Amino acid sequence: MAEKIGAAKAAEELKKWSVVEGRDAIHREYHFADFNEAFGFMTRVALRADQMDHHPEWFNVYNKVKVLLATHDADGVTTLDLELARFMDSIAH
Ligand code: H2B
Repeated sequence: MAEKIGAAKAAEELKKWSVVEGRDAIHREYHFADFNEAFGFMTRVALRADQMDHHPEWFNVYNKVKVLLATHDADGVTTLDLELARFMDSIAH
């Protein structure tokens, strides 16, 4: 099982992510030029997430993608969430 670090510590390290109220989870909203870019981002993340066997909770409307990360098996934020968040941040532009 990945190491549990908690939302507060994760959000300290990930400047653009915030702690979710009432749940040990972090969230961020990405804005893209259009749906094509947003869905391209989601596609790349989906492939990486599936390789990691670690999946985001997310919601898309046109050019916006809202992401919530938590490790369900650990009931909180772990190093897997940090890793996936860093990947998302690295490919979003
Ligand atoms: N994703 C996330 N975010 N948390 C998990 O605990 C998790 C997951 N567990 N993806 C995986 C799948 C587990 O359900 C499967 C059976 O490995």
